[in-house]
Amino acid sequence: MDKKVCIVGLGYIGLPTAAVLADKGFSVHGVDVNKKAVNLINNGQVHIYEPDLENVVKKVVAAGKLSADIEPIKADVYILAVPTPFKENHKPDLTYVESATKSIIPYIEPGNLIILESTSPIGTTEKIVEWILNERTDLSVDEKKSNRIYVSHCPERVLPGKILKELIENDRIVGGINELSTNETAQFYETFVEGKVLQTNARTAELSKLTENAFRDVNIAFANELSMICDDLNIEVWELINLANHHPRVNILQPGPGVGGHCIAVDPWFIVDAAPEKSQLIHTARKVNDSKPHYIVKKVKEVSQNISNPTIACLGLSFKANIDDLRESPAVEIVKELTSIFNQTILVAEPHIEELPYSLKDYKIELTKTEDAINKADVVILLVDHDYFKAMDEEIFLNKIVIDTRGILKLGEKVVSNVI
Ligand code: SAJ
Repeated sequence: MDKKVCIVGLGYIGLPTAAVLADKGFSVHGVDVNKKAVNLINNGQVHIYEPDLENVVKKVVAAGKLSADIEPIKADVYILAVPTPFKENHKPDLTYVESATKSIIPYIEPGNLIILESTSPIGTTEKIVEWILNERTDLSVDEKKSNRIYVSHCPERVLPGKILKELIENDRIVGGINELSTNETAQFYETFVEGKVLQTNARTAELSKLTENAFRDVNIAFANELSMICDDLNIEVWELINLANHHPRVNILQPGPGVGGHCIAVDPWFIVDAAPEKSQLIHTARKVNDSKPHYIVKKVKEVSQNISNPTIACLGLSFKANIDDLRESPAVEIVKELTSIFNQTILVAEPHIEELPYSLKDYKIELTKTEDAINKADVVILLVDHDYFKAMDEEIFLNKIVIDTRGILKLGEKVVSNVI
């Protein structure tokens, strides 16, 4: 563990990875363009919420095993963990991967291992090699040359909310640009991963990550489509799914207000972009899941039509339960759309954040305590299945119109409910 690791990108993946590696004994240098985050980390604090993360960061920073900066340093292993969003036309945006790669180029030495962890379109790992070798003609990826470097893709696969556990326990896929790169990378991950480290090539590793998230997207789309069918047919979708799932080979996922997060709502587009003619199902699933927030807004309009100036309360803003991450959140999309339809300020309760993000500052939204929001509301829309909401006494919903998009309320007959 005497290796020095430099991790570029200290977000939801980079920071936990840095903390876990430092905890295993590696000397870790974290890099991020966000100076505020860098300062916090150097103080043993964190800028994102993930269970237990702050404790580990505090410990490894105090032990001198993790430090952060805005610039990379010389290291044995470089890990790139930066965002790979898509552009307006759903085409992958590699700007961050490119700038992260360019930031380490001056520091790379023969024998270094460069790992791309960001979920990436097919061919990105090869592009990284190109960017490096264009600027550093003194380096090579020829397995026979002594000035060789190793370059691989090892996609992150951890679930927000369980990142620290899954970083250690999940199986990993390692795909190098050649066999030596794959071997070197596998050996590195085997030092801290308890799951299997599976070896392949870079392109297969890239597509396998996209495939995992597209698989989930397609399955959630099935559940979301069912929920809209059930709404038309006046059938309770949660009961339906529960019953169908008693079949030994059926396992339907849960419908919701749409699919959010920076992964599942994004990655399938990279497959569609790479093979548009062949990815009909994957493309349709994206469209079904993207349509769900608008469907919920339509339902809110319907149930409010007889109330003059209805007060609307939305419970939850994050993209899923028990986290503070609002990226690509369908709840945010719904709240924004509601502000354009209703005159009154939309009340929002999100127990995981203390203030509204800057991007919502111009909307007529008020962040309110959950109980206050419900008490004031005529219509309550439950958007996220936070434990906090699940633990509430359901009496509070009495005489409210409730749209429960997550199916968490066991609403009795006393409550006027619209469950979709
Ligand atoms: N969702 C539903 N119904 C479900 C399950 C999820 O509506 O039955 C929604 C969630 O509410 C959320 C979205 O889907 O809005 C995504 O949530 P998620 O928990 O399915 O996944 P993520 O985005 O938090 O993490 C996924 C994981 N991928 C898979 O499960 C295949 C994780 O392992 C990946 O590491 C992560 O994407 C990533 O970074 O790519």
